[in-house]
Amino acid sequence: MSFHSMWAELLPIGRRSAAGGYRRFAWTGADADCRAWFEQQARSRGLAHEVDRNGNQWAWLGDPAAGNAVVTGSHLDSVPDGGAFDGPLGVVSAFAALDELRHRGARFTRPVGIVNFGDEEGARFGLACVGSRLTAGQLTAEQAHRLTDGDGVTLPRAMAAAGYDPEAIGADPERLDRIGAFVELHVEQGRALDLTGDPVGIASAIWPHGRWRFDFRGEANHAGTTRLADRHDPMLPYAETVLAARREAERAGAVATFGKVAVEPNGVNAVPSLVRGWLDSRAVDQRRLDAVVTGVERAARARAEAHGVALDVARESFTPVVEFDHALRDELARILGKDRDTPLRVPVLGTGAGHDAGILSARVPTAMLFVRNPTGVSHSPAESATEDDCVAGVLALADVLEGLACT
Ligand code: HGY
Ligand code: MN
Ligand code: MN
Ligand code: MN
Repeated sequence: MSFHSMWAELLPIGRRSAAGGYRRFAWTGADADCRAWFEQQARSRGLAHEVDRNGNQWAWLGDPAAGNAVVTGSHLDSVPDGGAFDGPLGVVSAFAALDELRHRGARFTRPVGIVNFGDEEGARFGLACVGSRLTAGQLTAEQAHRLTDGDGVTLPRAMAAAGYDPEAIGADPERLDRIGAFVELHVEQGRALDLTGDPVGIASAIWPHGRWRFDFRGEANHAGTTRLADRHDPMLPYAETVLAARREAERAGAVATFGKVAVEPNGVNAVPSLVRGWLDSRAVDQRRLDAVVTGVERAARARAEAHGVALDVARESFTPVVEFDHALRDELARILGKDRDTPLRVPVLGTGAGHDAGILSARVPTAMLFVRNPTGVSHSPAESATEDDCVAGVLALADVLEGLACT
C-alpha cells in the first residue's frame, strides 16, 4: 500500500513544529513544495499532469477530453496551525486508491482524474475554496483580483510571484463538463463515525455557512490618561458581540465563532481605534443560520451605539446548503455495501465543514467519503485518524473508483 510512503513524504511539508501545526498557505513556499510533491506523484505514475488557469492541479489516467471522467482528490493547503489530515488525506488516498486499482488489474472504461484544488481554506486571502470557486464560476476574476492578504499582498501579486499568470484566472466550464462524477475523501471533522463505530461514512449534505466581517470603529486614545467616561473603546462592543454570538448560536441550535480579530493600532497602552472581528457561522438549515446572524448583528449594533462606536458589517462569503447527488451517494453505498469480506456499513452524515466538493456539486454529480477521526478535532495540530482507518478509506475509495470507472 503506497499510502504510507506518500504520507511520510508529504507530512513534513509546511509543518511548523514537531508537534504538527501546518502553515500551507496559498502561493507561498510551502504551497509550492506541496505542488511539487503532487506533480512528482503524478509523473511517477505515468499520469498526465496539468495546472489549470486557476492553479488547480490535475493528474489524468486516460484522456479527459473523452468526457464522463471520474475525479477524486481534495486540497493540500491548511488553516493556520492546522492538522495533517484536512485535505492531504483526500489527495494521498486518491493516488493510493489508483495504485490499488492498478494492483488489482482493474480495466478502466472512463478517464480517472486526481485533483489538488488550490486555496481551499482561504487562510491567506480570507475566502475559502478560491480554486474551485473560480473554476466553477462562483468567484469572478475581478473579485479574486481584489483579494488581499494581511500584509497587503493581492492575490494576483502572490500568484505572479509564484510563477502563475493572474490574468488567466476565471471560469472553466469545459473542464467541469468533462467530469461525470467527483468523489472527495476527507477526514471527518466531527465525531459521528467515532460514535457509530464505522471507519468510513458517506456525506449527505454540507450545512449552509458563511463569514461576516464586523468593523467596530472607536477613538484611539491614551490607555493611561483617558477617563473611562470619555472613551469610545471598540474593544468593548466587540467583546459583547462575541458573547452574543455564543448566545444566539445556542438559542438557534447552530454554531458561531469569532476566531479571527484584528486590532488597530494594537498597542498595549492605546485604546484601539478599530477592532475588526470575523464571524463564522453555520447551521443545519438557512432559517437557523439567518436567526444567528440577525441576532448577532442586532446585538453588535446595540452595543456599538451604547459605547459611541461606529459599526460596519459585511458578508465576506456564503455557501448555501449543499445536498450531495442522491443517485451517486446511493451508488457509493451500494458499492461499499457489497462484495467485501466485511461489507462496510456506511452511515450517511451531514457536516458543517465546507469543501471543494460542495462548490463542484452545483455543476458536477458529487459525493464525499469521510474517514473516522477518533476525537473529531480538526483545524488543529491534534487532528488525527488511525492508520487502519486511513487504509480503510483508501480501500473504500478504490472500490468506489472501480465501481464507477472500471468494467
Ligand atoms: O472552513 C471549512 O469548513 C473548510 O475547512 N474550509
Ligand atoms: Mn479545513
Ligand atoms: Mn478540508
Ligand atoms: Mn475540501
